[in-house]
Amino acid sequence: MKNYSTLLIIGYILITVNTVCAQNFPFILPKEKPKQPLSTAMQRNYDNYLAPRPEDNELYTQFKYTKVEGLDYSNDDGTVSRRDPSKIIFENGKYYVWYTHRKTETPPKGAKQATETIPSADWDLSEIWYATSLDGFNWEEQGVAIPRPPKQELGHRSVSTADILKWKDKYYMYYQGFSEASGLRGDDCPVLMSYADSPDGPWTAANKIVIPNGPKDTWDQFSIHDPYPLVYKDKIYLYYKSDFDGDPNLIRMQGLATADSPFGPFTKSKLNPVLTSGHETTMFPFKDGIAALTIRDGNEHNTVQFAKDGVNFKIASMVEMMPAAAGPYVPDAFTNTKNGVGITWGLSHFTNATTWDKNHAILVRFDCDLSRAINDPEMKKHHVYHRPEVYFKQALSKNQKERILKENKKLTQQ
Ligand code: AAL
Repeated sequence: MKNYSTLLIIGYILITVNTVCAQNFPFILPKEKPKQPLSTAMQRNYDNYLAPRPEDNELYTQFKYTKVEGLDYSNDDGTVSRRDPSKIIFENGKYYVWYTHRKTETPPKGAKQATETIPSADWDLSEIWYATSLDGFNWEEQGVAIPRPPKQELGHRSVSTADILKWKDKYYMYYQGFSEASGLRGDDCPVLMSYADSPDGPWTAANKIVIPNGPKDTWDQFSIHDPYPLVYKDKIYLYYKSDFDGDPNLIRMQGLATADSPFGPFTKSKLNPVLTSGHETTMFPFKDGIAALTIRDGNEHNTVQFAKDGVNFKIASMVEMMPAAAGPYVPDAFTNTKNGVGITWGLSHFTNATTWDKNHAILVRFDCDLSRAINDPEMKKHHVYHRPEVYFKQALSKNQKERILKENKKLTQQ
C-alpha cells in the first residue's frame, strides 16, 4: 500500500514537471492560460483580453454600415448637415436620437470668411435637432430640440454635439456651446446643459457652464468636446474629449467628470486624461465596468477599451473601420447597472460625404456585436476584406513621390 502511494506521488510529480517544462505549445489553443513558459505576446493574449480568440472576446467586433432613410441633405450641396449623433435611447415605444443640425446659406467657408450667416466649420451656426424611429433604419425628423440661444447668452453662436442623460425620470442634454465661430483661435467651447420632462421637450436651458474649461496651461483649457453622460456607481459619469497641444500638433484625449446632480458641480478626475486616444467619446456599461470605443487619433486608436472602475482603461481588442462619432443604443446607460450588457447598433457620421466645397456630414447606421446578449459570428471575423481600390485610394502624395525619386537618385548616382 505504502509503495503504491509513493508510486502515485512520483507519477503526479512527473506529470506536473512534464507539463510545466513542456516547450511545445499545444495544437488546440487552450481556453485558459497554460502552465508552461510563455512568450510575452502569448502571456498578453491570455492576460489582456476577455478570451484568447477574438470570436470569444465579447469586446471584439467588426462594424457593418447601412444608409439611413428619411433624412434629406439638399442634394448634398453642403447647406444641410447632420453629425455627431447622441447615444440612442428607447422611450415612448420608439428610439430617439439628437444630433448637430446645420442649415445655412452656404457650406462652411473657414473662420476667416465666416459671418453671422456663413459658417466657419460644419458644426458652426448649428442647432440640436432630433429624430425618432421604430426600427433604427427609418428615421423621422422631429425638428429642433435646442435652438441657438439669444445673442447675449452662452452658446449663441452654435450649439452642437449633444448627448442625453436620463436621471430620476427627467431628461438632461449636454452639448458644446460656442460663443464665437469655431476656428477663430481653435475649436473652443465649454459644455452647457438643457433639461426637460419629456424627450420631446420643451427644453429649458440651464444657461450656465456645467463643465468648464480647465485652468490656463492645462490640457482642457480651451475645449471640452463630446460630453457623454452615463449613470455609474450611483453618480453621473460624464466623459469628454479635449483637443490640446495647439495647432498643428493637436492631440486628442478623453477625460472624466463626475457629479451627484445633473446640474453639477462636476468634479474632473485627478487622473485625467483617462483615455490617451480617440476622437469623439463612445462609452457603455459593460459587466461591472465601462467600455469605450477609441476611434481615430492617438497611439491607441482603433481599439475597444475597458475600465473595471470607469477610470483606468485597458485595451480589450483591436478593431477596424470604427464608427466615427458613434452614438450607440445603450439600453442600460442610465440604470446604474453593475452588469452592463453592451451594444449592438447605433448611428455614426461620415464627414467626407462630398468634396470640401460642399462639405457636410451625413448620419449612418452601424451594427456590431459588443453585446453579451447576442452572439453574431459574422461580426467576429478577424479581418475586414477590402477591394484593391480601397488601398489605391491611399495614394502617395506629390511630396512623397518626390522624396522617393530623390532617394532613388542618390542611390543610383553613387
Ligand atoms: C467633432 C467633435 C466635436 C468638435 C467637432 C464637432 O468630431 O469632436 O463636435 O467640436 O468635431
